[in-house]
Amino acid sequence: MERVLALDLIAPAKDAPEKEVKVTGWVHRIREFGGVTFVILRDRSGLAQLVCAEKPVDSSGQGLTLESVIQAEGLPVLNEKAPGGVELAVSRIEILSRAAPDLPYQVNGDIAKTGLDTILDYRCLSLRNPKIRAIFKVQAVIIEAFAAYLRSLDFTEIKTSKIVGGGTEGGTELFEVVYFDHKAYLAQSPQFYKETMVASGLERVFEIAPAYRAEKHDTPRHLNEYVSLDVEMGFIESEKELIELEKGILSHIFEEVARKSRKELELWSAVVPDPDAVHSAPVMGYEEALKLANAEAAKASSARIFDINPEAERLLSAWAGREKGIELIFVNEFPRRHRPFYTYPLDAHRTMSFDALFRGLEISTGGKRLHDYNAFLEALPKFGINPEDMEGYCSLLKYGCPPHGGFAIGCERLTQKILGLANVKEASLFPRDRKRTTP
Ligand code: AMO
Repeated sequence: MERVLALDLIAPAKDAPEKEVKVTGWVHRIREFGGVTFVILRDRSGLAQLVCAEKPVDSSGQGLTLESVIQAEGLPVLNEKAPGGVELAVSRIEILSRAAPDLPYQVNGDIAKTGLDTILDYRCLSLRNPKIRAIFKVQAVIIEAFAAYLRSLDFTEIKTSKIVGGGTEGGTELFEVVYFDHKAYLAQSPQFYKETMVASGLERVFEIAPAYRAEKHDTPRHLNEYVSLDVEMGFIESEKELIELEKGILSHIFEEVARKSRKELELWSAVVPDPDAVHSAPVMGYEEALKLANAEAAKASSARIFDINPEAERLLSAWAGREKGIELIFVNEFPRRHRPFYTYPLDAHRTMSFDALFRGLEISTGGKRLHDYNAFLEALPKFGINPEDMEGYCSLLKYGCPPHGGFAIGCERLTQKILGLANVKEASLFPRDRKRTTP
């Protein structure tokens, strides 16, 4: 007998009301009423009501429990009071896997009343909650749209090693790995490899992969392992081309999420920005952005801001929302001291680099890179780096490397901000923080 998804049950109820169908899934709710058992079944599509004239039991006579996996056959019948306007009049029900009755997490409960630790500790159960699962349905659409947009522009997807000999984003945030008889590290970013692939002749590459940061702080915006959506391309003049590319990517992501994830957005009462409005997001130099953030802070009688810190990110996004109709702003021309050694200078103090701030949070960083071998050798000592420790980078630039640049978007942060999640950990299936290495 053909399996029908919960959400599709309405079709046979209308088109072939005399034909039995089969549904499978988990027991979301059980209600006994007037000798009849009403079971709400949950599958990957949604919920469906099953009406059982007899109490369902397994082969050893044990009754149905919440979260058991069942298979039921019966006639789909229209009933406007049932979810989706249809229910299944069950003729046969089988318990495929009976769940123990002592559930440590109430799947059908209100997630607002459950602590984040409980949600993360019982991930297999908490992900069964449709609202929590929706986060990862949306994330899948984000990743798909990111890749599809770049493929349409002739970017090649790459996968690079996460076990590396050293850091690229500043020395202190590396996880050490015991690697045979010497030390290795978990990659903070694919920075060196994506640049290598541009120089290798691919010219345009992207990567979707985990990145590792041994940051000790526990904040709603930091993970120790996150998914980095990385882009790198050759033959650019400045970071401005990269900002245009990122606007195109974000616009496509918003369009696809709005189109494919309507149900999921509704569960979170989330609204994605208008894809067209992305193109009017302002681009503002660091100094001007800092002044603006301070002017906004003064209006709110808040303390002076010395840097584009989380408070400035909030104020600048809110300003862009009011003035430009989208809470997205690109801040470019960051001072040299704020950027890694590989960043291309604009002048003695500023660099061709940028951050994207979306709904109060930095969601990406990027910029043009040094591609001239001699300029690179000159820059390294200013960052306290010995060129001998950067042999790979040096040889990358020594034998013909085009002007190039790129950026990386934090996948969980973008998901967090699209759905309005309080903590970035909610947007990671199995988040890693200082205390958490399981599940
Ligand atoms: P950066 O270090 O700014 O730049 O990281 C890029 C983006 O990745 C996300 N991100 C994080 N998300 C969650 N938890 C973290 N601990 C975390 N750290 C970073 C953020 C951030 O904007 N190589 C450069 C990118 C480039 O220039 O191409 C880099 O890694 O969204």
